[in-house]
Amino acid sequence: MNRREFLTTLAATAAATTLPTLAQSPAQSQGNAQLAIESTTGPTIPLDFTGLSYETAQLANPAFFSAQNKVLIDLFRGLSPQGVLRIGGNTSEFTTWSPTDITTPPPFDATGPATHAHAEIPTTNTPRAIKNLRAFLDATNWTLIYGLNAARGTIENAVAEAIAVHEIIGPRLICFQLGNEPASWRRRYRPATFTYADYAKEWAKLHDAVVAKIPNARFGGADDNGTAYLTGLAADASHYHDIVLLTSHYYTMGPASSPKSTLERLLNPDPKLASNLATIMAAARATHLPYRMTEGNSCWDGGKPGVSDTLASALWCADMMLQFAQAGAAGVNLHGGGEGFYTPIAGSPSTALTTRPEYYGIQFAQQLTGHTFLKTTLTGASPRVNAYALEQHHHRALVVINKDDAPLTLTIPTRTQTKAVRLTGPAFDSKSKPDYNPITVPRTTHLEIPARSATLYNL
Ligand code: BDP
Repeated sequence: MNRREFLTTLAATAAATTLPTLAQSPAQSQGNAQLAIESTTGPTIPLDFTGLSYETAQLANPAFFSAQNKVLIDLFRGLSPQGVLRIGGNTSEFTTWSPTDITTPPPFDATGPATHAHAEIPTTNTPRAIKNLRAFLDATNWTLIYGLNAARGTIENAVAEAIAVHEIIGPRLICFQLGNEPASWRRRYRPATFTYADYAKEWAKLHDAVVAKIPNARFGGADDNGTAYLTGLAADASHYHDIVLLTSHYYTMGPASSPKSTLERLLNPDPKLASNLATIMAAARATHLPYRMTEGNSCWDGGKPGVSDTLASALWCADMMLQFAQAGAAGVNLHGGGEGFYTPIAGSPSTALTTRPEYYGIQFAQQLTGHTFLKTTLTGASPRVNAYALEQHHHRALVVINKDDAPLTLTIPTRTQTKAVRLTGPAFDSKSKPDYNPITVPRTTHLEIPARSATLYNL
């Protein structure tokens, strides 16, 4: 463990021991908390903030992302009328482009988040899969971020794929990304000495080869965890007029097998998030580029049952999305697919596609797109409570997310309207569809916030 990792671990341990745990937080009230709302405005949440991320291997079944997959189209539209799909992940480095369609049946209907071991199954991307994907994007009105195989394929094959994707996806293509999580190539696909500087050389080579064939191609990156590769690419961005997006991944916990990846920890604030977001947004401001979290979820290595697929994940997700939005992110893409524990949409077209609790957490945060944050100060609440005030067309909205098992009373400066929307459920580890409904609340400045809930009030 290096010094930085050691300090991060220390900070995480300190936070974990000082924050309440489920066992220590009985259902009695947290007491009274106060929220101050100022008129100082922050970022506006872009209309295409909401996104999903899928493994490239999913394209091996061209019927998945297709105009025929009506159930999936409805589920995507249920999340956003104009979201962003990111294709990439570990499997992107194991896919090969075939310029002609193949007739062999697909190896699977649906595939999920790829742990390292599962990524290493080679699959083929074809023109048919990309044409079907375009029809799917047209039907959903979503756009696309497309990851090319940069770690294990040839430049020629990646360029041929880029040409087809650029031509077929047309205006629905936001940008290409070159490789997935390049910091992890070290020891897996590259020598132990591999650093950002080595990646930057490879990036430039593939970038130049793509641009030689597609002069108006656009790029995003570095599609990695943490901040080092993002700030590296941001520092290099002045050499490239065609970098349009800074990206990184965010997993709150992992690996799934770690005893530290728990439901408790998912509910507690992530001690690293605020400082990482500050670093990322400073790079975005310096380069005048938008930043998007292109892949992430609760717990890497496929997610954890009883944690990633529960009400806790829905509350975590709504809160995480609003934290990224408040920091100024242009969007977030929740990773998933197949039967992955953290996937918002599970199953396959031939069995059934179903929603997991996290799906409703995304829907909850999606309601705030187009709204502008107002500065708030919350005092007297558990660290598991977050409140956000936002406005749109002079209407004010207040979001209170209580990831604690105890209710609280929150005093706010102005009375609420009677119409509100609440997401809640019987227990943090409940895997059933959360209660997510419009509710009527009293017009008051003293809000009774239930345990385990996310509420959108109108002020
Ligand atoms: C990320 C990979 C993604 C995996 C995920 C996981 O990019 O392909 O699905 O981890 O392990 O590092 O769940």
